Amino acid sequence: MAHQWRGVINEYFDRLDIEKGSKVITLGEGGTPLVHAPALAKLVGAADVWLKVEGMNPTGSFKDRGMTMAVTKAVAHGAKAVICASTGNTSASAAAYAAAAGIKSVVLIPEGKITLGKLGQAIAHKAAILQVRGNFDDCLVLARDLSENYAVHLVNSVNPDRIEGQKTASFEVVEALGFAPDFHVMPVGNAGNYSAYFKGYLEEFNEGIIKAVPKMWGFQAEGSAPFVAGHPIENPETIATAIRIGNPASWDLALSAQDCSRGEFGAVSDTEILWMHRFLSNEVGVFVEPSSATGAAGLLKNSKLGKIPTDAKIVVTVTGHGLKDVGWALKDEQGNEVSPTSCSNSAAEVAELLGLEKN
Ligand code: AN7
Repeated sequence: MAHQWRGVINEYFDRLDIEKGSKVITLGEGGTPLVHAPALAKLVGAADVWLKVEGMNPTGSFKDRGMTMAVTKAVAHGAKAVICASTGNTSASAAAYAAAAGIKSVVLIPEGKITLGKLGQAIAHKAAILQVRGNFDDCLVLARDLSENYAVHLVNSVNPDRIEGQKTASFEVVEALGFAPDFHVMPVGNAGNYSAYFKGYLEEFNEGIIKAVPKMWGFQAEGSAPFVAGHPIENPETIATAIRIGNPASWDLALSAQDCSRGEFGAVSDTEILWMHRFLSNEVGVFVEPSSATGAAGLLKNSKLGKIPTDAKIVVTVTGHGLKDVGWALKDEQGNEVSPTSCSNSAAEVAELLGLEKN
C-alpha cells in the first residue's frame, strides 16, 4: 500500500508527550493542506498569505489533533467515558474519537447555541448530549466539576494533552514552508489553539529549526472578546457561535504566548466576520464556518491600520469546515435566503436563464 498519513501521534511520536506502547486512537487527523491564498495576500497588502485549512480534519475542525491525544491517554488510563463542554466542534470531535475507542462520550452544550451540523455529528457518534440552560462558560464549570467527582475523563483544552496534540499544526506549517511565517493569525475562544501553536513554534525554535517564532495574532468577536477587554465577559454574544466564550480556559498560557511572541489580541465585528467568510469562499475557494473567518477578518482590520509590512509572510489558520454551518452561506449580502431558480430540461431555456451566448 502506498504511504498514507498516519495521524499526528504516529507522525510526530518522538515530539509528543506520550508513552511508548500506548494504543493509539486515531482517525488520521492532521496533514492538512496549507493553501496559498494570493487573493487574500493582495487584499491585505502582504507578500504571501497561506491558509492552514483545518476543516480538512476527520471531523471538520482542528479539534481532532488534540482529541487523538486526549482520548488515547484517557484510554491508557483506563477511562470508560470522556466528557466535554462545547460550542460544537469539541463535542463532534470527542464523540467521534470516543466512538473509535469504544468508550462513552458525554457532551454539555449551551442550549440552542450550537450549529445543526455539529449537533448532528455528536448524535451520529452516539454521544450522551445535554443542553445546559446557560452559556459555554457554564458548561465548562459543570464539566470540570463532574470530571473531578465522577468517573468521567475531561477532554476540554484545560487538559494539557489537547494542547500537546494541537501543537503539531505548527510543525506542519514549518515543514510545508521550510521557514516560520512572520505572523500567525487565528480565531480565539478559549485560546487553547493559540497557546498550542505557540508551544509548537517555540519547540521548533528551541531545536534550532526556525530562526524566530512568528508574532501570534489572535482575534475574537467584538461581543465576546475577553482578551481585548482584559477580563472575562459575563454574557458573550456573537453570531460566531464556536467562539462565543467569555471566560477562556487558557488565559495565562495565551497571555504568555502573546507576550513571548510580541503578538496581540484584537476584536472584529460580526459584520466583518461574515464579510470575510464570504470573501474566503467567493475569492479564495475555501469554505469555512463563520467563526473560522475571524482570524482573516482580523488580518484585514490590521491591514487597514497599517500594521502589515509589504514583505510579510503570513499564515492564517481557518479552524473549521464551512459545512458545519451552511446557514450563513445560504444568505446573500442583504441577508435574504438564496434559492436557485427553477427551470425545465430545455437547453434553450437554460441557456437563456444563464445568459449564455451561442457559439
Ligand atoms: C471553529 O468546540 O471551544 O481558542 O467547544 O470551534 O482553542 O477555543 C471551539 C472553539 C476557533 C476557538 N474556531 O479555539 C468548542 C470550542 C472554531 C472553534 C475556536 C473554536 P480555542
